[in-house]
Amino acid sequence: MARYPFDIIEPKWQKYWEEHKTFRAVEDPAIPKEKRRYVLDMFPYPSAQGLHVGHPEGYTATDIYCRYLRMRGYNVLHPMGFDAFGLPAENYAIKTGTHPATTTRANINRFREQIKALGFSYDWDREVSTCEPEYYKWTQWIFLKLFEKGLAYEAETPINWCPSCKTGLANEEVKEGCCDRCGTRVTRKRIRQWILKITAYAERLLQDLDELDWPEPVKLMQRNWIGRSEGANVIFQIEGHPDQLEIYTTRPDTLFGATYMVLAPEHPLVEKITTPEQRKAVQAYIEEAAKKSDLERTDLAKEKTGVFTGAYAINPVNGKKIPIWIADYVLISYGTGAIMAVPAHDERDWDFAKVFGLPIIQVVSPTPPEPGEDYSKTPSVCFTEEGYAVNSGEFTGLPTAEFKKKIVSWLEAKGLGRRAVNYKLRDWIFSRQRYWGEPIPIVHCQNCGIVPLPEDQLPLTLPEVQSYAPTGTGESPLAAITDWVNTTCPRCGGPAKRETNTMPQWAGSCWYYLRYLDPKNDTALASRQAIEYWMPVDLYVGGTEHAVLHLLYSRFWHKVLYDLGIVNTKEPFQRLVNQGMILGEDGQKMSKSRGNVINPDDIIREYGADSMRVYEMFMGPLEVSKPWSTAGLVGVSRFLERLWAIGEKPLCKDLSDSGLSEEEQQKLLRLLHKTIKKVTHDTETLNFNTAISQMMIYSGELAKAERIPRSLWEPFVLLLAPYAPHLAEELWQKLGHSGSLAYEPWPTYDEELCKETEVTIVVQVNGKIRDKFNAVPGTSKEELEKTAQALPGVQKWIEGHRVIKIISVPDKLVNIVIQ
Ligand code: ANZ
Ligand code: ZN
Repeated sequence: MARYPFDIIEPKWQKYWEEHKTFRAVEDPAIPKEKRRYVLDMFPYPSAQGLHVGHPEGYTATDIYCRYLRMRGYNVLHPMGFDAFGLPAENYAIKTGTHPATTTRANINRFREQIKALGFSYDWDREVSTCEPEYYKWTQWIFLKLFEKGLAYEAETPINWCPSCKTGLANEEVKEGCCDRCGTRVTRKRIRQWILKITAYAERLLQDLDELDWPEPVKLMQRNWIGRSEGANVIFQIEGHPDQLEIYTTRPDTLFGATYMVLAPEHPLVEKITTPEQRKAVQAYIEEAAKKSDLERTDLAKEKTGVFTGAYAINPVNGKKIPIWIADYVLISYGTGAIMAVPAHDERDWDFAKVFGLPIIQVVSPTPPEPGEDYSKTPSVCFTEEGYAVNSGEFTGLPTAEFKKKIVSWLEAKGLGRRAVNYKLRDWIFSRQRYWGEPIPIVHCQNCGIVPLPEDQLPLTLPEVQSYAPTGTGESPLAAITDWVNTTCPRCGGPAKRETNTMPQWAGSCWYYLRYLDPKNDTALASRQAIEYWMPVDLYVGGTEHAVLHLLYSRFWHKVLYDLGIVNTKEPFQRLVNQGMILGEDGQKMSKSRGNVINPDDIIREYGADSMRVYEMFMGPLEVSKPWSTAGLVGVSRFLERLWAIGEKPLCKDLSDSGLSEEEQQKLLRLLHKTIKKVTHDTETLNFNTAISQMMIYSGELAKAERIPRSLWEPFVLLLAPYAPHLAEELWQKLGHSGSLAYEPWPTYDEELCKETEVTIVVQVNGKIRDKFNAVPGTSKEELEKTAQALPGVQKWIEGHRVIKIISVPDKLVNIVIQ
């Protein structure tokens, strides 16, 4: 058997595609919108480790789909690029003094080579890299638009701060209270920040999820992250004080059960209402609380702490005097930063009341209150569900939902409250005290204050620095370059200083899918025409780790661009598919320390890119996690070798010349049509593993022929093309065709020939399988039942018994029920 020369044909076809620009996407206006598809991969961060076997999983999936679509006559946009700003390059620079741009470009070149070696059908003319000035000019431009619309603002807020890395961190960069990078405990630090008002879009980000064809778990994660909550703000008077205390509650129906109040330690009223006796204790507590992150503070399992302020509030529903405490489990950033505590029906309040011996009054009962029943005892458990009001004056007996409505109207009528909606979503802390990111295009002027750079001064490029290390003062290394920092105010011409914070690594990926549409445009981020031609992204494939970060941030930016009239769709990504994780052979996550990392370069060298592609798709359904198996890979490579061997056999014109018997010929023809049908369906629905199985079955049968009939081989080569494109191109050429098969029409099938000629009928007696037989599809129930009862394997079970009834499912099953 001739060797399957993947090492020769793979570079050959990659070169061919590149030279002929086979996969260049052109905005041909003659192609109607329904015949255009934009298929996107999550672009990689070009790490020093090079490509991981997880990358080609999603990339192969989209590539198969794109190649299939082209053969179905679609105009397909399939681009690739690099998410190139980020911490590792900067850390490396700190260690070695090598400019991050140098390392990043080297890594990009390696990634590009590795990706090209897998034969993906990207339009490389559209490649983008987020760290290039021609690209980040437009990231900065979008920032200016956000600023103009009041969606980017400067504020001093406490943020997560790593004392060791000397930088602020985003919430997502903190894991269990420690810096994700170095493991040091994160502290809180108040520093000047740039913040994006993503909260202004909370409702739309939530509502528009409904229209998206995304995995339900991702939508749910976004819904929870946005965290819409409906309830009421209620006003409490403070005893002997002119100020009022406003709280937010989702359970206004529990007002009669409020036995104390809690203010966040940072609440502005704390200072005013604390009595002289309590001042010292309160002050000490505030200082302690300031060191903790919100996550630590709201951890349910945490021991509750707090201090009494010495002041009292008056419960508006019953005039009762209740103490006002401060405690860190109440956050200043949520609702009004103050709560009424109902320990009988809220876990945290319950724990707190137990620690400090505060009263617990039941006001909700799981069942409607019975006359004569006593609800005055302190409850033994915290009941947080809805139910019926007890101990609630005139409202007693009302179901929770109805009580909520009534009490809100009652409060509104008295001017003591109103309906309120809150979101968990916080504004996005958008500045980093780091070097390797997009400079924020803002100038601080002594006269004019904050002044945005005029658009014609973009891009504002990163200057060269001596040291990449963070300063530790809360300023980025840029602050040390006085030449760059000192500038003139674009508004008044007076002396001014540049903003020295940079953007976070998520900025560039917020809009890269738009730049692919028109990557060389230097007058707009993309032309309106290109945007209208391709958007929205029809299919977006990538890992699950981006569920609430990139995928939420980019939806936010997209909506802002929509409001500005720059994009024409409300949402960027219509359909999302998450690929599963590829685990090591041992079923564990691949990691250097476990020594179970598979290197794609080795696989390509030993088995070829097509084997790698087909194997990764054959491992299992795209969405599930699955372990690597070298045996599985070898099996797939044998399959491709067998295909090569079929291609080496002599061809014949007609099926009748194949050397197969009449019966085998008929069987093979039917199998071809069934294979076309199944591969078409499975490719369309991204069920690549089952499409591959079917191709294996068919090729196994075809291999039995001495001479290969062209009409049974050519369509198969076309089916194979999206999966193993190099091999398919070569086989196509061997069949005498010139040029690429990339745009050959996809094979069609004859529905008649796909019909089964025989079906297997399972026969059960009292539900247990006892025998089976073959029948022509569509055989009548009567006929099936007659045949079934006559089978010897069935006879011995029913003999001497009375048949009570027979249940049969045409083409499938006969179940005989006996006494
Ligand atoms: C009284 C009450 C009684 C509450 C009860 C719950 C159950 P979500 O659903 O997350 O919006 N809360 C309000 N503001 C808070 C803050 N700044 N920090 C910490 N907790 C705060 O939760 C809203 C509930 O969380 C509110 O309803 C309030 O406690 C608390 F049986 O008020 B509730
Ligand atoms: Zn000025």
